[in-house]
Amino acid sequence: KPFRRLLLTGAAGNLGRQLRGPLAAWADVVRVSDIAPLGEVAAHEEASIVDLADRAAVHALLEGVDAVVHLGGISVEAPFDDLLQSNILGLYNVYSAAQKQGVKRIVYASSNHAVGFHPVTEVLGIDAPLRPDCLYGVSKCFGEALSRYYFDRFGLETVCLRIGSSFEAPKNPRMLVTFLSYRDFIELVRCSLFTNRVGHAIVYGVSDNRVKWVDNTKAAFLGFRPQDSSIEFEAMFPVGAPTADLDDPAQSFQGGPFVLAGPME
Ligand code: NAI
Ligand code: 15L
Repeated sequence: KPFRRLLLTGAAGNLGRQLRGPLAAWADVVRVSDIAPLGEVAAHEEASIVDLADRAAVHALLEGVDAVVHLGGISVEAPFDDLLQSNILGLYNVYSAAQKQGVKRIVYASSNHAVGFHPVTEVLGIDAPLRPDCLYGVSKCFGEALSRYYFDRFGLETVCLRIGSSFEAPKNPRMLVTFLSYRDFIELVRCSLFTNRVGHAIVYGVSDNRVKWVDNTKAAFLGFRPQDSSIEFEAMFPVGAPTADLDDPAQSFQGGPFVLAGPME
């Protein structure tokens, strides 16, 4: 198999649960980690319950790892102190430990909310300026900057996945645009792990939806070709969605309702 040992953080979460199966084909050993219970552990898996904010535990977690798929962290808007622990301190711990352990590459789950305050009338390239739409989005910008630094300073490669909305199906009209099917998510991670010499890369994680607010042309070297589309779900929502009322910030900015969410105490 291509990898000896892969680490998956956030393995108990929505996307982590989708990846555990496919990762089995890519590595002899998959170390799965979360702060939450990990369920049944397969023969090729090593399970480790770790709080990302615990530096010593994260350093131990990274031992003997070739590459990391880092999905762990708070995945929605939250009080700053919580984001500080899981998404900022937690991310620093992962990168400092990865560098020390000689890890070659991290696939980092960033988010569309790193750029969610761009209007829906724009199509964003991967080089669009950061415009986080909430403190959660700010924490993802921190991850993009930290990973940039670790590549420039130490050569530790990262692919930042600006994931749109990856669920079984779109949950609202906006997600017709931001939808990333689980199958396309898995393919995006595969491309991010297996493409040679990615350096520090940014790519949007969206399926081949009819309407798009993002453009991956400059990330073409990753070879990501989405197979799915939200078209099959369009009938679930009214005609004219998702941007029917451009006076409503939740419809006029790419981040949707997240733009109105924070800060929270
Ligand atoms: P999720 O919330 O279901 O999973 C995140 C996991 O991280 C959870 O199992 C949680 O227990 C774990 N976690 C949180 N704080 C932790 C800590 N301090 N220490 C250890 N583990 C901790 O989220 P989901 O949907 O699986 O997303 C995975 C990643 O992708 C997240 O980083 C999220 O921000 C990002 N993302 C997901 C999107 C989506 O549509 N599903 C969209 C954009 C980004
Ligand atoms: C995210 O970053 C969240 O993790 C996810 O729960 C979705 O809400 C998604 O963005 C979205 O924008 O729909």
